[in-house]
Amino acid sequence: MLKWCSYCQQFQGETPPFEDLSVTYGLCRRCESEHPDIFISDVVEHSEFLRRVYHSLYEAGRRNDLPSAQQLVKDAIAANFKPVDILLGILSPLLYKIGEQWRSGTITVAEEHEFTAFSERVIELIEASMQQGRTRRRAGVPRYFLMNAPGNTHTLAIRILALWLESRSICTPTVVNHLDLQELAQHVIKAAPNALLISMALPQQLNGVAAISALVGELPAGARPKIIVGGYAIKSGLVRFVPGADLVTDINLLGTS
Ligand code: B12
Ligand SMILES: [Zn+2]
Repeated sequence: MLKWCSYCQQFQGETPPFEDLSVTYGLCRRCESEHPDIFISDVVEHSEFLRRVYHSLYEAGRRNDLPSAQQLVKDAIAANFKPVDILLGILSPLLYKIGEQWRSGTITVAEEHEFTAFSERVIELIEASMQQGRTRRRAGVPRYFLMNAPGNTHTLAIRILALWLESRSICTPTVVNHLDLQELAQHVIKAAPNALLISMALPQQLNGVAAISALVGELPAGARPKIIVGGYAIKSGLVRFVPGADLVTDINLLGTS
């Protein structure tokens, strides 16, 4: 689940069960100590605002109404939301909801595609607002390669993940896309990244990811990045083991080791 502080509008991150992307509202530790009574009117008002952003962005997406999305992003940032939190804490659960609606047949494939295209535009809006406040890249931050599992056409996740890594000053990952494994090996040897992050949406993509992990395992010791695999297949528990790789269900664990 995705936890938000409904008072200061700071996204608190994910809590188990990770495969459930619904939103839960509460107070963060700081706000809790400052506002012991969660029913006082301004606490309630803040929480309603957060819910309104969530529902309005959903409605805007269904109408493919980009100007409304633009206004919502502006209002949310003015109300103290971190731009990248809008992607993780609002857009991702909306995509999850759309996926469930598609699976249960409540919306058509065309409607799902339309919402996906709308989501791309929202990511662009957030990217632009992050660029305005961008600070210089810190020296010495770890270098990550970020790629989709072979055959994975879910591209929104790695875009959102790249922005999140950047917003946390963990690193600006290099997004790579090598269809040829030998080329990937050459690139890894040359650039010597600390970690290779792979996004896997479907369990059917496991063989491709295992092949990359095996390839990296054969590289000379000094040129062997850590392999970290995440994505829907991992988060949902459909894949629980990839030889030679660490599986990460919670992105907050990135950058802590
Ligand atoms: C949009 C979408 C699509 C779009 C993608 C467009 C695009 N440009 O990205 C399209 C239409 C192309 C698509 C296609 C398919 N999709 Co689709 N799709 C989705 C949907 C609705 C949203 C995905 C998304 O972007 N989520 C938002 C991101 C931010 O969430 P995320 O991917 O989980 O990523 C987060 C974390 O997992 C993590 N993370 C991601 N990668 C990594 C990597 C590392 C290293 C780490 C640490 C973390 C990490 O960080 C992210 C932020 O928290 C999901 C629904 C869902 N529940 O996710 C279905 C979903 C993933 N798709 C599904 C399916 C079945 C398919 C298709 C097979 C459909 C078909 N019959 O053609 C194809 C397969 C395509 C392929 N070969 O990969 C199923 C998978 C079910 C299953 N059991 O495997 C889902 C769950 C829908 C559902 N409810 O059934 N899809
Ligand atoms: Zn708070």
